Amino acid sequence: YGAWLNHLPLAEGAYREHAASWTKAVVAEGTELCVLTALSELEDGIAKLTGKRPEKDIPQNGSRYIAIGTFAGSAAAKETFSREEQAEVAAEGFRIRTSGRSIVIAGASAQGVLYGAFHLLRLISSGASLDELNLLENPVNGIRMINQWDNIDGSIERGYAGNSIFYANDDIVDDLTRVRDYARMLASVGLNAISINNVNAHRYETMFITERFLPKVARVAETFRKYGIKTFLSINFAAPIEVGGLETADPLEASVQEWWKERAAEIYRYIPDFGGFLVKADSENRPGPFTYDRDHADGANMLADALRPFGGVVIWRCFVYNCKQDWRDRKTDRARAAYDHFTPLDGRFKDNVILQVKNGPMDFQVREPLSPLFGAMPNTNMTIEFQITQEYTGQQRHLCYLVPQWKEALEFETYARGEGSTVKRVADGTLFGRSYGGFAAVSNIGDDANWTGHPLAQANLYGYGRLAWNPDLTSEGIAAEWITQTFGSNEQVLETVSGMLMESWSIYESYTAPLGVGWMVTPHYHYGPDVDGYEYSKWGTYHFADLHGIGVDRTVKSGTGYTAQYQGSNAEVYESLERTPDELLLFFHHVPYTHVLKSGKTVIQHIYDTRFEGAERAAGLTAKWNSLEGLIEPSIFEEGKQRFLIQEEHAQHWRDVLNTYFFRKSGLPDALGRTIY
Ligand code: GCW
Repeated sequence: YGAWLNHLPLAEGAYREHAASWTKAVVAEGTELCVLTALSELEDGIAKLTGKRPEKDIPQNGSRYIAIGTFAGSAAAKETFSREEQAEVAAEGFRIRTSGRSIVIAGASAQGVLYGAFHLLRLISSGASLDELNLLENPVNGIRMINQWDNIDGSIERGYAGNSIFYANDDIVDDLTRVRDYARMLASVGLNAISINNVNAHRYETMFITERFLPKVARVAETFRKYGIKTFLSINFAAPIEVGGLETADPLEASVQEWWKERAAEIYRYIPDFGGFLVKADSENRPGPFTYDRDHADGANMLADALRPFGGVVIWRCFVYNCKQDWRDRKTDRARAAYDHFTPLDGRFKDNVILQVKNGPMDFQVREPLSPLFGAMPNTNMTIEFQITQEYTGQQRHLCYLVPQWKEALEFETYARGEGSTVKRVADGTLFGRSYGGFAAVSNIGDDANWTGHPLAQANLYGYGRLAWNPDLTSEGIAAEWITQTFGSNEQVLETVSGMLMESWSIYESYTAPLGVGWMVTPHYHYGPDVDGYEYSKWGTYHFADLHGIGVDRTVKSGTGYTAQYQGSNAEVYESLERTPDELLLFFHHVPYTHVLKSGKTVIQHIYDTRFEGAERAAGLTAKWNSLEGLIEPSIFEEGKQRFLIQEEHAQHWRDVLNTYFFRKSGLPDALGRTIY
């Protein structure tokens, strides 16, 4: 339950003595909310780590201590750091320095101090020497947000770890203990914003912006505020009709604009530091400006005007596409949709509107290219949206450490401003000099005792936060931090779990959809193999497998023309059958099963080989986990063991269903003569 904040007692010995000698007291100067939170986090954390609760005052006997505070509010902070050093600290950054007999944690804001406190606890957990600390940390991204897809009935859309911790019985829960503990987890990795309800805002959630729910929303916001996290709400674009009694939700109608302004004013009466709205509009049957022949800039700008007087922002999702497609129509392409809808609007969004773009053009598949929207809208604020919850990546029954996937996305070169125009620089706002930017991600937690269902899925939540703070951290480094804080400092545990995490994405990919094609899952549930499930549905996510070949032709020459949405050499690479990387081949091209990959194998043989290997490697995970029996807390070990058995079995199922399907379609046998049913 304590996840990476268990603060497991340090082993008896020199390091524990060392840590204890530096932490005899924690002295806080200032009364800002987050400084007080930082103080209590340090007191509790140190007590658990060292076995000794620190005092609150500077020790009179000359012992060493920790001093915390903002430059404005703390003499220690002001004296320890020069003016120049203070100026280098960004709004939410911090400095930590060992100075004489104290360790000083200082920030330009109380939030920075809080992040510094968690950082120091992380250092102690990992056994770092405290004698000569001297570090400066500034978050790379301004917006570091979590999206809950929780519904008021307690269910969670795409939730795989139990029910909501926010809602039950069509109401917001009164006991916010668990929400507070979640806030701690989020703040400890540097996250600073949360939207607390599903982007599909249904009947009751539409009323969150009214007096009926605002008092309770305000309590939730207060809980997050102590941890430096701003609360946002997902809204229903048709709310003026559904709860306001108006006849229209047309964004250019004066009465509609007025209505939203009144709502905003009321929300800010309850929550003075309310973050703003998250909006899913004109997508998957949700209402939006299209109903009134208006575009998305009209819709977003109207809400932005309502929030501006209070400093709020509108986060507008770009997941907009036509979900009703005819298979005979080979020109309509869901992958094109976001770009086609939004690029013509570049420059028209108000400065407090931020577009939230999913990492890939489709929908969080195991493997997708990067959305070409990154780099294509230089005059618009943008955040990147990831999915921590494992909708298409094994639903927290299978292990899939997603940090390597996100790293790959962030390092992708868009060429928008020549070499070095990586997605991470579009997201953080620096490439185009935008005022807002950052990360958003769909959460993977629920009310399961271990938060995430699969005990190792916690690493994804942890890793997401750390990456949002600094996208240059490595996947291995993040994994190691998480493992030592969660399981302690046993070498064998570290090595084994780290190895398992690092190979897990590749394992999952190798028994599910091959070569970037995606979507071979059971429709709606998105778990388990159903090769033709979406092939015979109107959602438009086809792979076009027949007896000759497979893949979606997205070239300009003969396909949907999607490749032209990329810039520089990306467009040429994806247009070319020879140059497209193997792992994305079927995303961009339709090829015969006998097509030879860069690896030298035919497509069909690749499909067979990776399915067999994937199932075997999944079984290998079980064996590795089992080798840790006795080294991991028994109940967690058992939870993991059950999950790995399921994964092993389901990987075999994937293998067999896909192999049989492709054997029957193609008639081409496995070169190694293995069993295909
Ligand atoms: O991935 C799809 C999911 C929907 C989700 C939608 C979205 C919240 O299957 O459940 O709805 O994306 O991102 O809006």
